[in-house]
Amino acid sequence: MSSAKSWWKEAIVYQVYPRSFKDSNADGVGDLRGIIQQLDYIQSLGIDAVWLNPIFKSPNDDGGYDISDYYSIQPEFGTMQDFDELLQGLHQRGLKLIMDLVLNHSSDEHPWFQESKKSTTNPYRDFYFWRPGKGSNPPNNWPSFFGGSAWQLDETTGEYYLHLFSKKQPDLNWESPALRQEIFKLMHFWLKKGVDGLRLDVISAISKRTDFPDTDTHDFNETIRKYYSNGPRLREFIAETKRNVLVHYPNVMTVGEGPGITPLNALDYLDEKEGLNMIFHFGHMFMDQGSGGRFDPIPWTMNDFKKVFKTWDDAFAAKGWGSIFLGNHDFARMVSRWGNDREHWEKSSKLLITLLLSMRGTTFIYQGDEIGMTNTTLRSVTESKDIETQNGWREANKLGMSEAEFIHRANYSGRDNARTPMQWTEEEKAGFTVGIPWMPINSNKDTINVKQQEQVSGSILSYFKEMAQLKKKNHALTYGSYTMLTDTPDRLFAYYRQEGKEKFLVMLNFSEENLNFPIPLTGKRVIGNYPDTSEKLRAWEALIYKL
Ligand code: ISL
Ligand code: CA
Repeated sequence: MSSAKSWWKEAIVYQVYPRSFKDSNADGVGDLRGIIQQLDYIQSLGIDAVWLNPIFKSPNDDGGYDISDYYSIQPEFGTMQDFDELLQGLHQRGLKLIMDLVLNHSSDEHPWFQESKKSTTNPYRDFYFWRPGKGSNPPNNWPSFFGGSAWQLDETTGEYYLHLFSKKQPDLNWESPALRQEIFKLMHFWLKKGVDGLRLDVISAISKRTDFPDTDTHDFNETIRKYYSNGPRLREFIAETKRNVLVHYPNVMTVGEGPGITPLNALDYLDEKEGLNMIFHFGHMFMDQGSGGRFDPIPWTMNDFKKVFKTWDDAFAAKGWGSIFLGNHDFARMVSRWGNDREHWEKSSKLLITLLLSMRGTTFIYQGDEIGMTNTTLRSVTESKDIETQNGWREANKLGMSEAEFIHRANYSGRDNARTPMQWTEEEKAGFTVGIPWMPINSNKDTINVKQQEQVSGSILSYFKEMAQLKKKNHALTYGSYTMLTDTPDRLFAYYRQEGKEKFLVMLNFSEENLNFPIPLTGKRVIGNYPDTSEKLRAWEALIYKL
């Protein structure tokens, strides 16, 4: 990876899902003033930047990823004044703010779309993709991310519009120069306020194949790769965004979200002059999805998991920079998914934190993972707050699946898992709100909460802080080379990080077994999730040695 130093390469980014972080006014919905109240907590973690999921005005069909006004704050979350105060509060503490811009689609309630649907000759018509149907069928066979066709018929003009996500999220047409100007304008608006970074939602899909060819595969992730992502004008659109907007803010960091990006085309997005700084790839996140996508789980293997990190590190060996994450608002909780959230909850949470902060690439940690928050349990589909799960059930039901089976799957991989309110205390509402929380609090708040972990030594929270300090103090953990050890037991993930004479060995036992591994006799143990060192690596043991 390119060795030029940048703040964002060294950064530890803490992702805040505003709706579920902290409610300041008892309406059960997390808000900006709630985040302001918790700024000291955020600072105490030793992180460098906060990524906020979208906070713009939105009908909230898809957790705010359906924006109806890019220039105002979602009223439930607060006001522009609250936003300015939050930004200032972060900056005063030396922390940066990364905003989440959704530029692949808007809400159907955005004035652009309201205009666009009025007539085929409306000046905003080409801000979206409108096509006549094929007979009584949609223009092509593309499936939406959230189930059903990606096309919706609109009665007014009798044409269909494209929506890769929900029908309340029509895709924006970047082919239109006027649309692109609007996008650049709104980006300037936020960057002028002093925002330090942007996460660009599904940036991989902004350039469409405008002939809209039918997909020839039933594998959803393959459809994303072949038809939705990496379109013909993608590099051009990103380069134009860079020229028109980003070059004016050289310290601003950009991370593109990229379903469908592969190690082979990743660098298309990351050109130093014309590209973004980083992308989120989904190599490991899609590993356990079968051809049907999220609700079609298949087993993952440790071998595949290790391979993803190797392949992606190789992809950026000469150019570009990686991003490291094990969970976010779209996936199951990291400890429930990659660790063991029962008898080895504490050890495996710490092990995953060790990986997050010692792997090459910028660290992104999702709220609650610093205290080992776990998946939730839905008992029925009606308990889900997520459009993806609700629509997913409709499709599965059509295919004859039982609700019990579907719920079983949603409890494994659904997005509700990550969206339960932050567990601050053992109080009835976990210190998240004094009202009725928009989503039920996880029943394990008595044992898993910030207050408790701030009080005891050896907690997951204190381990996170220690690991964050270790990363800060040792540049090799940021800029050092990454070399995976290959001759190890399958469930052991071990790698070196080295910069000049500084060399670290990271050992992670992803199992409950004791594993044989030659723990170095020389060198110094710098961190571990057991108080001592033994001859073998014990259940879910994580250990770093400085050699
Ligand atoms: O979670 C996924 C697989 O089922 C991803 O493919 C995910 O849907 C995709 O990465 C896009 O996610 C982003 O855009 C969506 C929004 O619902 C997600 O929350 C957001 O992270 C539409 O804006
Ligand atoms: Ca509130």
